[in-house]
Amino acid sequence: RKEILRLFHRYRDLAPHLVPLDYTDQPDVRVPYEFIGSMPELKDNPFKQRIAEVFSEDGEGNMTLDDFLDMFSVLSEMAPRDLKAYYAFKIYDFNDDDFICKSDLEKTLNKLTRNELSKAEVDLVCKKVLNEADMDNNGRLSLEDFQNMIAKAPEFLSTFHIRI
Ligand SMILES: *[C@@H]1O[C@H](CO)[C@@H](O)[C@H](O)[C@H]1NC(C)=O
Ligand SMILES: [Ca+2]
Ligand SMILES: [Ca+2]
Repeated sequence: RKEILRLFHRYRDLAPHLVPLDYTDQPDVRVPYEFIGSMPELKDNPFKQRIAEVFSEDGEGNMTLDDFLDMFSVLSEMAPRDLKAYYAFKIYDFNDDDFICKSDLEKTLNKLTRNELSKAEVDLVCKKVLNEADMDNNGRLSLEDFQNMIAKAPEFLSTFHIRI
């Protein structure tokens, strides 16, 4: 409860002109993405926009208080690895088709490495990841394929540990 109250105040401080102190009537309030993405916990995260999109009900990163609480509970260091893996999968699935295909993987790698890999290197790593993780050989990763991959390469979750 103390934690929720603390997060509520973090949320409210992002946009005190929009967020009332009294939530008893469950006001229909959304803090725009520009405020969410500039929080210290997120501002340097290469996936910040995608993270906000995935956790926001409107899909554009504008967040209700519930969205915000969900996001921090999944990103917290205490969240179970399976839950983190589930959301990491959604975050890396840029086109929302429930698979991580080659283009999703390319985007993911470019963001994880902050564009430090050449096109050829990205291709090589994509191929390697697919070779090792695409268990049913359909050229893309299902959630199950992804979970197997995480078990071998947990660094794919590392950008989703955020201390709050
Ligand atoms: C998200 O917020 C921005 C800025 O306030 C607004 O322009 C946009 O329409 C909002 N998106 C949705 C889906 O409500
Ligand atoms: Ca996809
Ligand atoms: Ca597959």
